[in-house]
Amino acid sequence: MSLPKDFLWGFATASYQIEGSADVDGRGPSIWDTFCAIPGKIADGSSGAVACDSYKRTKEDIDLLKSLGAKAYRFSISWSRIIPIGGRNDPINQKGIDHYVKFVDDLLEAGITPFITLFHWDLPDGLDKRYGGLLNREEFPLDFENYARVMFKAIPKCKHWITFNEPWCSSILGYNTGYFAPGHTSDRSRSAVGDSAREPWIAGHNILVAHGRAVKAYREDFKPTQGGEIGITLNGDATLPWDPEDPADVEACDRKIEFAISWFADPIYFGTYPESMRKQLGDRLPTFTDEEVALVKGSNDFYGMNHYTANYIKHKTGTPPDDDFLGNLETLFYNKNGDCIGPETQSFWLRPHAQGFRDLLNWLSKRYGHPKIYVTENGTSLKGENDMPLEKIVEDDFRVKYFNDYVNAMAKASEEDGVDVRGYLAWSLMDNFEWAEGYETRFGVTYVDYEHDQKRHPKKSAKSLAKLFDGLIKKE
Ligand code: GBH
Repeated sequence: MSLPKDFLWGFATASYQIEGSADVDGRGPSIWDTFCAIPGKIADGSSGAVACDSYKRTKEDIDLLKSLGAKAYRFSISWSRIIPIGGRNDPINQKGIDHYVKFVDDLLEAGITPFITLFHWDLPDGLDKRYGGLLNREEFPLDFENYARVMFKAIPKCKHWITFNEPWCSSILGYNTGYFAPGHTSDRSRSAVGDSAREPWIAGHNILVAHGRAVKAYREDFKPTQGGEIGITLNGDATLPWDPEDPADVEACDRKIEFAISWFADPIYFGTYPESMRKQLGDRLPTFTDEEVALVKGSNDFYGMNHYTANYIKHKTGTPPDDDFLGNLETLFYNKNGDCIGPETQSFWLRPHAQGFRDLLNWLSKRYGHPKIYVTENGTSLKGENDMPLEKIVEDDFRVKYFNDYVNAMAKASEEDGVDVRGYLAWSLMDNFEWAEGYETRFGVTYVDYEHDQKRHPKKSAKSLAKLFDGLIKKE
C-alpha cells in the first residue's frame, strides 16, 4: 500500500484555539471573545485569551513542526488582527499582517508548506454587532472578499488557501443549537435570541456566496501571478445503516451526508442545494440568484475534508420539527444487532471507525467527479486524558492507533479505490482551546501544560506520524 510521491502531510491548528494574545498588536474582539464571556457557554469557563500562547511562540511552534518531520502546516488567520472591526471600509492593522507574513516566511524557510484558512469561526465581533454578521446577505460576502484580498496580496508565497472551515458548524452550532458563537438558538433556556428554523440556512447560504466571491477574486487577480489553489473545508461523519435490511435506513445514510456536506458541496460542484434538503426545508432554505450561482458553482480547486467519526443512522417517520437539521433521522453508536461503532473518547460525538473514512472518501469522490482532496483535519481525543499524569499522557497509544488505522484507510482509498487524495493534516499539532469544551478535551499530538508556562511535551503520537507516512509515501 502506498501514497503518491508528492503527498503532503503535517498538522493543523486554528487561530482562536492556539494564539492567545487577544489584546496584542491591535487585535479587535471576535465573536468567540464575546461568547466565552457569557457564563455557562464554555465547559470550564475558559476562553482563548491565552490558549497555547502561539502568537508569541511562532519560533517554538515551527521548531516543533520541524522536529516532527512535518511537510505542511495548516493554520488560520485571525480576521480581527487584520481588520480589527472587520468591514471593508474599516482600518487595516499592519501589525497583524506583518505577523502572518513573517510566520509564512519562517515556515517556508523551515521547508514547511503553509495551508492558510481564512476563517476558522472567529468572526470580528464588530460585524456581528454592526449588521448581524453571517446573517447579512448584502454585507457579509463583500466584507469577506475584501479581507481575503488583503491576505492574498500580503502573502503571495502561500499556495494553498482555504476560505472557510466547516461552515456547517458556524451555521448549525452558531445559529441552531447555540453551542458555538454567536450562540443563537430558539431554545430559550440557552439564549435570548435566535430562530433555529431559519437562521442556520441563511448563514450557510451567505458563507457559500462569500466563499464564491473570494475564489473569484483569487482566480482573477492573484492566481495568474501567484499560481496557488483555493477551496473550502467541510466536515462530515461517515454513516452506516442502523438496519442494513431497511431501505429507509440505507437512504437516510445518504441524506445525513447531504445535510452535512452536500449542503455546501452540491452548490459548489453543481450549483444547487440537494433535493433532500429542499424537500424538507422548503423555502426556509434560500434560493441562489443567477449571480450567486455564477459565483459559487465551480468554486473549488480542491476539496478540503475534515473527518473524525462515524454513526449508525436510523430514519425517522412523520414530519420533522422546524428546527431539525439532520434530515429526519437519528444518529447512534449502536446498530440493530447491538454492535458498537467504536470505542469511547473524551468527545461525546467521536468514536473511531476507520473504515468509515475510506467509505466517505469514496462517496465524495464519486459524487463530486473525482476531485483533488486534501484531508485538512483528522484526529481524536482520548478518554480521561486530562486527568492522567504526564508520564501516561505522553504514552498515547490510543491516538497512535487511531492515526495508524485512519491513515491506512486513506491509503487504501488512494491506492485501491483511486480516490485522488493529495494531503493529510492531523488535528492537532498541540492541545488547544477546544471551543465549548474548553481545555479539558485534548486533541494534540503535543501536550500543552497550561499550568507551567504552556510548555509543550510531544506525545508518542507526535513522532508516529512521520514513521507512518515515511512507510507509505512512494520514494519515486
Ligand atoms: C473540528 O470540528 C474543528 O474544525 C476543530 O476546530 C476542532 O478543534 C476539532 O474538530 C475537534 O473537535 O454539537 O452534537 O452536533 C470537528 C467536527 C462537528 C465535531 C460538530 C463536533 C459537534 C457535535 N465537529 N460536532 S454536535
